[in-house]
Amino acid sequence: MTAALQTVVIAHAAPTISSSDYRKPILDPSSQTNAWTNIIPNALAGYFTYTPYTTADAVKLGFPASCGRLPDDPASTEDCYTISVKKFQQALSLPAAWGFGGQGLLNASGDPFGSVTWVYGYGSGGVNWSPPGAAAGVSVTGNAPKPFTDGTISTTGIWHFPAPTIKSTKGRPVRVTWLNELPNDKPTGFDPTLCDDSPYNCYPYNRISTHAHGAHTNPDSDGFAKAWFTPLFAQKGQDWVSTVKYGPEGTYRYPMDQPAGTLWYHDHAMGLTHNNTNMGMAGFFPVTDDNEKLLPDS
Ligand SMILES: [Cu+2]
Repeated sequence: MTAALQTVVIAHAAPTISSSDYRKPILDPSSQTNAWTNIIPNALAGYFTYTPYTTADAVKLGFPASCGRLPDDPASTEDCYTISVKKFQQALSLPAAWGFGGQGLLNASGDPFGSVTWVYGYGSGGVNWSPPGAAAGVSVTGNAPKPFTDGTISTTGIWHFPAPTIKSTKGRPVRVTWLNELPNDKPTGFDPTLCDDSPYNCYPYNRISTHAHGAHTNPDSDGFAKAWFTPLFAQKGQDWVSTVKYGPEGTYRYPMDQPAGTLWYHDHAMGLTHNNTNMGMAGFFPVTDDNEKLLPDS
C-alpha cells in the first residue's frame, strides 16, 4: 500500500510538459515600460456614470411611471435608461477629456496609433434627444454623463470606449433600452468559424445583443447570443423576443435582487462577442447594497 501510494505521489510531482506553448521565455517586465502609459477614467465618478431618466421623460418614451430619478422623483422605484451603440472616433490618449493622458494605445511597433482611433462604444443622448425608434416629435434629456469638459449635460450626448457606468442598488430594478446604431462594417479579425457556419448567424456584421455579466435576469433580458438585432430591429436572430412589456422595444429589465458585486455589460452577439467587446462595447454595471455601504471608505 505504502509503496503504491508513493509511486502515485511521485508521478504527479514530476509532470512533463512537452508542448512548445509552455516553453516560451518569460516576459521581461522592464521591456513593457511604455505599454501602459494611458490613464483611464474613474468608472465610478459622476462624469462617467449615466443619469437615469426623470419620470416625465421615461413615460414620454413608453417606460412605466415607476421609472424615475432620485431624489427628483421620490415616488419612483426603478432606474431607466436608453443606451445605444455607435461607431465613432475617439482620442484614446484622452488628453482633451481629462486634461491629462499618455500616449494611448500602442501599435505592434510600440508607436501610438495617432490622435484618434475608430472605436465602437455604448452611450446615451443629452438634451433634446430623440432616441432611435421614439415616436415622432418626442424628445427627452438622455442619460449621458456630464461631458468631460464643461460640467453640463451636452446637447448631443456621450458615447465612449470604454463605456460609461450604470450604477445600481440592490432592491431598485433597472430597465435599459438597448439600441443599435452601428454601420454594417466587417470587423478586423472577424472569425466566421464561430457562427455555426451559418450565414444567418454570421451576417450582417452590425448585430448586437447586450449581456449584463453577473446580473440576475429573466431569459428575455439575458442577451442571448442568438437574440441579436440590427438597427431599428430590421433583422433579428432566432432567439430574439419582443420586450415591449418592459418599455420601448429592446428594453431589458434587471430586478437587482442580488447582493453587491462588480457586474459589467458587454456585447454577446453570435460570432461577434470577441470583436465587439474588443472594439469597445463594454462597461461597468456595479450593484451596491446596505452591507457594502457599511464598509469604510478607505
Ligand atoms: Cu460576460
